[in-house]
Amino acid sequence: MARRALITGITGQDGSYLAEHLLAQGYEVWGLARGQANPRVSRMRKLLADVQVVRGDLLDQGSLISAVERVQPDEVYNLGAISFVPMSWEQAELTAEVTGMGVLRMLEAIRVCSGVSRGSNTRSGQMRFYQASSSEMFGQVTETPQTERTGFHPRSPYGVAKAYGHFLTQNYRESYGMYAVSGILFNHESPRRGAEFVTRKVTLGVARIKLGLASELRLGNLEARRDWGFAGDYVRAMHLMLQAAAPEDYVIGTGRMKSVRELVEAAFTAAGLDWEQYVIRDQTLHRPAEVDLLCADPKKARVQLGWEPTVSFDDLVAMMVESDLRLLSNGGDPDQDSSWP
Ligand code: NDP
Ligand code: GDR
Repeated sequence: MARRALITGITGQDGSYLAEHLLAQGYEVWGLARGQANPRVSRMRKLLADVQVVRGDLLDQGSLISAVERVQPDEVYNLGAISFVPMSWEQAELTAEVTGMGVLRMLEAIRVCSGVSRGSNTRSGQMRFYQASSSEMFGQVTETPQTERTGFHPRSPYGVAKAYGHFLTQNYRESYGMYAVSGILFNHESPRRGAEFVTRKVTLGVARIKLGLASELRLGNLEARRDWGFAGDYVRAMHLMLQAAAPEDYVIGTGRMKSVRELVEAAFTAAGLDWEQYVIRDQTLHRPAEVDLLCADPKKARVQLGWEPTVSFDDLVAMMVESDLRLLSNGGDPDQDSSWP
């Protein structure tokens, strides 16, 4: 019998790469999708015809119980979230509900459907749960690089909601003996990254300028530093975490930091352009509270899971610039979500 996985956030960047990876491993893959006419479902289906879709919403407890009852998954990957940090100031309550309380609802759906209660305390035969935790929980960092033991000081409603989901996952593991783990993932990108995030905003901007479709690119804080990796590498880590003998949390990143300025330089250079002629600093794009730097120490994942990133920062940026040049040259429209490489 094929193992069965249920992925929330199937229409997002990570959902697509994880589904591809699990299908290649022989899994039967189900994706939870919300809304009655969600256009991102058809985009996902074009790329991943073998994924089966079950309707549900992280805001709706009953829908999650129905989805888990129907799919009877061996593994649940909770990737669904409001994931764009600036939006979490504009819609803080919604972010708390989806990104934070959504974790509680998903854990409860698994607990109820698998008959786990206080005292049952056995992991055999249980559904395994992966929570998409984030380096944003570290926020104003207390040490660099950050490990599984570094304390949290989130700087956005998003980071606070993720910290709630993280601690709750740990709590369900400790309270009910559930196989529940969190991957603390640092920024990971790809040609399928949403156009609102800085890497894709930059690579799309470069492609538009190169093709004569735009003459400038407006950006916020160029001094922020992040540990950027390739999403295809990071979904392998998610899967490996759920195959470990014991449920534990892991930090996943490259261990290398670059500034937004370096990202911009690399992307413009990849297209043979001088960034200083085109980039405009826009104060309105600065955040109410910024995370100045994030850098992973992924040693535990390397030693215990055998996980290593395979794509360098320069190769990642070049891959995204090339993909966006191809997309726009072929008349694709990233704002319409029409095409996914
Ligand atoms: P995306 O923003 O690309 O995808 C988010 C997904 O969440 C979409 O499929 C979206 O569906 C879904 N979603 C939103 N609201 C709901 C809801 N109410 N019910 C069910 N699903 C919902 O994110 P990524 O793929 O980049 O990230 C995946 C996860 O990993 C997220 O939880 C993110 O916070 C976390 N993360 C991401 C990192 C990164 O660098 N990419 C780093 C660390 C953590 P819809 O199409 O319907 O909007
Ligand atoms: P982040 O990613 O907030 O780290 O969250 P994002 O790409 O949005 O920002 C990274 C850094 O770039 C700076 N920046 C800009 N950002 C955006 N989006 N647009 C701009 O114009 C711009 N100019 C400068 C930001 O200030 C920031 O410092 C991502 C998401 O995927 C989260 O869901 C995930 O949890 C974390 O990564 C780890």
